[in-house]
Amino acid sequence: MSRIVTVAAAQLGAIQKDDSRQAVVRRMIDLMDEAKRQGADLVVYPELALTTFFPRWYHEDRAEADHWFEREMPNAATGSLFARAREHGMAMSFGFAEITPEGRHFNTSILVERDGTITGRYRKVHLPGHDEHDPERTHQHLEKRYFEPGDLGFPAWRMLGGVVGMCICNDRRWPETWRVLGLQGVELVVLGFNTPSVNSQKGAEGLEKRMFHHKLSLQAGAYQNSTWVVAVAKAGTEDGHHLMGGTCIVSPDGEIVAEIAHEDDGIVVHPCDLDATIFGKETIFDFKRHRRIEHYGPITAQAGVITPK
Ligand code: CDT
Repeated sequence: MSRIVTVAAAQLGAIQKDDSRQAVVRRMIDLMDEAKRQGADLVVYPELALTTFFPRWYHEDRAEADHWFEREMPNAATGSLFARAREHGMAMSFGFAEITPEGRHFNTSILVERDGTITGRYRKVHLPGHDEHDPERTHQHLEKRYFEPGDLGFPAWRMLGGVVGMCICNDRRWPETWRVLGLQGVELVVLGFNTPSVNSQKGAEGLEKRMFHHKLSLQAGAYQNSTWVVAVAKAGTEDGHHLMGGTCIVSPDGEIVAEIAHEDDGIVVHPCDLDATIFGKETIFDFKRHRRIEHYGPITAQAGVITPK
């Protein structure tokens, strides 16, 4: 039986501070309809898909940012998105800011089955940036102020005939993310990102270098774990702040097989053959045969560097 999952990477262009969630959801539905026309089984949207990338704004009182968070999912703003996905029989994944009934704040993404059931929930583990206003930076990146680190680890789920995992944006830069997913036999990893095109602490590091690091991370993660990767940008200029694009689909060989070259709303679709992951998993990256866990202790025993005496 064929295990081809046709995936649409659905990039969103800029979302301004004043854009309503309803307006964004209408854009997401347009992309979903196009994904359906192109035969997609799964549509993947970016990190924090429903709003502008609000962690760039500092609030002395952090509760002032709570209006960017969703208290339930689906909700009044996203109900029509879930309904359209069910109508199309299409699975989907998107990111949003989550506030739990206990008042905890997470940068979250979900996996939704073709029938609208939420199968998977992931809460971003590697939060970048800082938690206080930093006047030294050209722009703020306050994820550490508004979110707590995810408490669910890096789970994977059986879905669409394969094993699917998620991570979010900065997580893609960390090999630990990929290997924990790889150790669950993941065959498809979906992730969204909002990446400013300039390093706020190093102006010389611009779009070209940022794009290089982005693709380097995805391609290494895909190859070293023999998995498909679908990475979806929120791109363009949001309230004067530029986010790079770079939406792409990477094969288990680590090759980019499809990408979007602009910074607007748009999709790119690719038939991902999950059986293409088998060769790598059974040969060079057959973890059971080749991993030497007796030497990997420091990876979980320490966070920072301990140099030799
Ligand atoms: N959203 C997100 O995680 N962005 C980061 C920016 C890093 S610079 C603080 C990223 O890894 O692209």
